[in-house]
Amino acid sequence: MIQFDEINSNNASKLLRVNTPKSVFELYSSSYIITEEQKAFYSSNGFVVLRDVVDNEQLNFIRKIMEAAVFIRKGKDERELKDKTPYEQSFLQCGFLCWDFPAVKEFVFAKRFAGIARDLMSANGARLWHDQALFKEAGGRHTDVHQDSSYWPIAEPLKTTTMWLALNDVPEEKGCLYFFPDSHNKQREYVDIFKNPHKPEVIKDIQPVYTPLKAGDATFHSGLTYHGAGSNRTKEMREAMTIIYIADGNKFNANDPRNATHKSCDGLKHNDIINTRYTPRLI
Ligand SMILES: O=C(O)CCC(=O)C(=O)O
Repeated sequence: MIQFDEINSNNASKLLRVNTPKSVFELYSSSYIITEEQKAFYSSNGFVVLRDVVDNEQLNFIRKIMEAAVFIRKGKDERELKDKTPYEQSFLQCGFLCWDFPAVKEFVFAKRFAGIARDLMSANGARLWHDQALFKEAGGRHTDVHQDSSYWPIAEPLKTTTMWLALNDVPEEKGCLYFFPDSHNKQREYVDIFKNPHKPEVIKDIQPVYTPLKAGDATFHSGLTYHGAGSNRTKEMREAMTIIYIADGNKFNANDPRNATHKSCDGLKHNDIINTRYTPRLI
């Protein structure tokens, strides 16, 4: 049974209908300027840590709407952590929230975050691939190492990036992400983190970089970067919201039978430009 301090079955839907404050809209439409150093770091390491992407004041509102959305999706699941599958013990995963909850849509469609993604991918524009909340329960298992692109039917995986925004403080012991620097340039290897996780050979000699975050900080990582997360050894939920972007112009690769049915590519044929109703251009 998941529990949040202020969210419960009586107020979750109501909270999601509260008007978004003006200051939050202003944040969504403002730019976060990344430096040349940060861009170069991302390009050579495959990830970057960005501080204060969201200020504390706005984060309080954003955190509440994400908690309410996760509560609505997962609140009825009364299983204890130990009764879940190993994959489910790694996180409460809630995808495509923006299509169910208008307040989440405002966040996911924000030009501020899409602008960072566009600049890091050195693209002309950025499209939404999908959003997902990833909340790791107290005592939650580690997240197995993988490359996100293994699960996506996208022709140019380097032109994809994930923003992982910390909604509360995420020190190492709460299950922060870690990345294998420069691993986006290594050979790809499918890791089935749902049923058969393993550590890929190609990264066995690379030291991972842990990225503890303060609430409001974010990491961005490419779809080719090998990464994982530690277990949550605290008594608090680890709360993260992610948005995954693709460079405008990226194409659908239907050849891989594992992932050719992805919802975001609904109706596309092999080699079509990805431009479905789930993947609007955000900037
Ligand atoms: O949140 C986690 O534990 C893993 C996140 C992840 O793998 C991702 O966002 O690509």
